Amino acid sequence: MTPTIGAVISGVDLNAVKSPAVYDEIRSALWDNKVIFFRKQPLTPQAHLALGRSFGEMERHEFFPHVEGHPEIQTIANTGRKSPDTDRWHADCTFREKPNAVSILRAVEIPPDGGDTLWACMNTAYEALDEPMKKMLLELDAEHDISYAFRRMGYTGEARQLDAGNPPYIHPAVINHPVTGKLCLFVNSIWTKRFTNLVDRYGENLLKLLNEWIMKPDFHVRFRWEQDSIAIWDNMATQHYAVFDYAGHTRRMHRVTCEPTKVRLDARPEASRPAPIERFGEAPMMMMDVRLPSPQEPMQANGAGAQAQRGPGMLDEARMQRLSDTERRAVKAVFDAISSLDLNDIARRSANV
Ligand SMILES: O=C(O)CCC(=O)C(=O)O
Ligand SMILES: [Fe+2]
Repeated sequence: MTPTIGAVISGVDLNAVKSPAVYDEIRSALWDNKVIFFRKQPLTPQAHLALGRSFGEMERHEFFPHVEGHPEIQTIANTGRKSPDTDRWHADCTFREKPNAVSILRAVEIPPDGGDTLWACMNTAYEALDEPMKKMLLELDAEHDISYAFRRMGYTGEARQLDAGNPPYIHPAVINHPVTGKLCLFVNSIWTKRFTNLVDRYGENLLKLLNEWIMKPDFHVRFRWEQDSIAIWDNMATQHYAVFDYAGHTRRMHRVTCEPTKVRLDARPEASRPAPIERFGEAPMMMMDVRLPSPQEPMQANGAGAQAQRGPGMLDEARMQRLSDTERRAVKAVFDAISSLDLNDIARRSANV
């Protein structure tokens, strides 16, 4: 669709795929084009799931409701009363240790006008930077944090409960694509909180600069949906933006997300790791028990291992319920304050005393 990104594929009925070779061809078109589109594909749930499975393991999503009887098919619906918060550039779920490699969206009900989606190529966005900038970015790690994102978006209540089960993760700021190996910029304006190895003062500005850089139309493709259009995007090589210009109309999509993938940067194989805050996620309710790691304890504890050892979280719902409102607010405030600390930095400084 542009020299950089996007292709429309025709000549296939996705409800009647007879041979795995068809899925092979679709996969290779996706790696080449970063986002691919199909028209007039009234996918059955079975066909949607089969398409997803051809990319790997299917996810279940914690925020979106699902289609009855099909826990892996998420419903993303908007009644047109307020922005769905997807009208910001982002890749999906980069706050996870293993973000999904692929998302597959089908338009079920579209507004008469508007509601387009744009995608941006993160390989092109990286390669178009100047050499010194590219070099520096290869050295940087960034923290991705659902709680940071939801706090900024003003979410409360149930949505905020997701924080407890989703500790932030540090990913390299640039990754090798898991299939093609191409370098892709891997920070975005929803989930990325900060660079962990830059001073905040200019780290914040660099993040802003990159979030603006990827808005350059040269990296983009814009898709006009029709009912039963399908988009499959490479979530490691793109960001997307769902335009909210259909106030007063309903827009309803079905989505599957597939193949949770540990991101990597070959130049620094150790780069992708849980954020230091993971340790606070493990801490028991009593603040006094929070223990600073000694310098002998490396912070790069394996995410899965840390998960398995984790006791009740600080925001454990049952225990929170036993507190008064004032106490609950206080615990949350302390938890938020602790979340903003840089444990690595504290450990480093205390080791020098
Ligand atoms: O509604 C859309 O077009 C895209 C929404 C989105 O961000 C997503 O499905 O991941
Ligand atoms: Fe998204």
